[in-house]
Amino acid sequence: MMGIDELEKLPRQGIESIQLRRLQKLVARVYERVRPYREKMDRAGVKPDDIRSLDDLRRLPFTTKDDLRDNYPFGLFAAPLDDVVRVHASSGTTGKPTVVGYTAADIGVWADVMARCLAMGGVTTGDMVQNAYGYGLFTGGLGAHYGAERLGATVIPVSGGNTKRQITIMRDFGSTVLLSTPSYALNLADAMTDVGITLDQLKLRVGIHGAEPWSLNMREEVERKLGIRALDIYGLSEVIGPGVAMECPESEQGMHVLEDHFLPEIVDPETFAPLPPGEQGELVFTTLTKEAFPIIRYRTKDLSRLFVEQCRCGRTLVRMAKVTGRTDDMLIIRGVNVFPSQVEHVLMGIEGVEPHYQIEVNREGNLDTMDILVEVSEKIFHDEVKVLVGLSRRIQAEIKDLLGVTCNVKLVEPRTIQRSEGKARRVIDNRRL
Ligand code: DLL
Repeated sequence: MMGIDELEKLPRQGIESIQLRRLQKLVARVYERVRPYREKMDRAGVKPDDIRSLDDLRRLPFTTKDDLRDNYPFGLFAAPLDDVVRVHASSGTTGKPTVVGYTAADIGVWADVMARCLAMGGVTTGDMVQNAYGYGLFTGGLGAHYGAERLGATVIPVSGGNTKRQITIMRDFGSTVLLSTPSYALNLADAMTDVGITLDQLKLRVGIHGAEPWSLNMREEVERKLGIRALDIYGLSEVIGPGVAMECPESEQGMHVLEDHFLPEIVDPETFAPLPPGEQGELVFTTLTKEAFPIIRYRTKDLSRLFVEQCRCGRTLVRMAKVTGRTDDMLIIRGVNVFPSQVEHVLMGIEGVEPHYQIEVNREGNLDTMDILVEVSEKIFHDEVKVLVGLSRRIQAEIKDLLGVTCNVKLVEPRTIQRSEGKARRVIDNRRL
């Protein structure tokens, strides 16, 4: 088994001096190469030379999803496209996705951090890793894949879906590790009963689950139904993808942040003032080593806390509490990030649709479902059934096109969706995680 990486056991001062050196280099790179960063820093009156201690990080402006949207698709890249070997994308808040890029060195860093996460979860070269994160623009599949290969385990790149085949493969290949979203892990567990495969026919030992929030109850259910140890992994495309933080089996306080590459902060979600360890707030990340898409003080909108106490496993890396909520209205539906504003964007592009809608999310079995209630104009509502069916199909198709998620569309009469007196209540999330 791979021992604990030396970097993960450094005393605070050791890790902080690495962070400072890398931060200084990164800020200089970004200032020199990325105009939007340079302009923001100039406006804030801060130059790369002003970064003399880690505390000076606070002088740098935040980056948000709006910055990514304003510079779509490649405007924040800090390397020429010639040096970019891969791009990934995730949901933006409206029609445009968030695009991120990687140089060959970045892909190497990503494989390293992901391999370290897997090792933290107890994965070794002897493991058969069934990677059920989706392959494609989503960072989950390829990110986990490169990490498992880097570690030297055997990877089964099965991707998401095709549930029955997954279970047969799991049995026949003797998969020992499952990489998937937690909801898909439960889905697999239930489908096992349907195909008549029992736990004693499997060699599954560990599950490494992330990409969406999941409660401790859900963890218990995954562990019981699959007979495994289920661990949490966190990451986001803007920072690198999966591999930003990982729970070790001994931690009772969240996930170890790979601090030599990603510098975490917690800020007050309203004032953005930095908060001390232990306090809940918005998680902010600065990448320390990325070349193509470095990001400075990225406001993730995820709510968490940081713990600085050393873990029982011996690692000194800061830990972040399980992410249970967000400061915005982003939903994660079957692993896909969905913003209500994206749904609105689609609806507003369609004639006869009123600007009143509601998104209802439920969990049936282990699958998330999304119903969209849409008010249509008086005229349309009294039109032929054919017209109504055509309209809901069109909305469904456009949403599928933009978001990659299938939803049920219910067209309703004008004035049936409750009007609110303050903020419209666009989302009713009935999932109890
Ligand atoms: O979900 C990367 C990933 C893939 C992480 C596979 C773990 C495993 P995005 O699609 O950009 O990237 O979505 C990032 O997902 O800001 C959180 O809101 C949420 N998220 C990710 N991991 C967790 C987790 C990938 N363990 C967004 N718990 C983040 C709760 C999570 N939420």
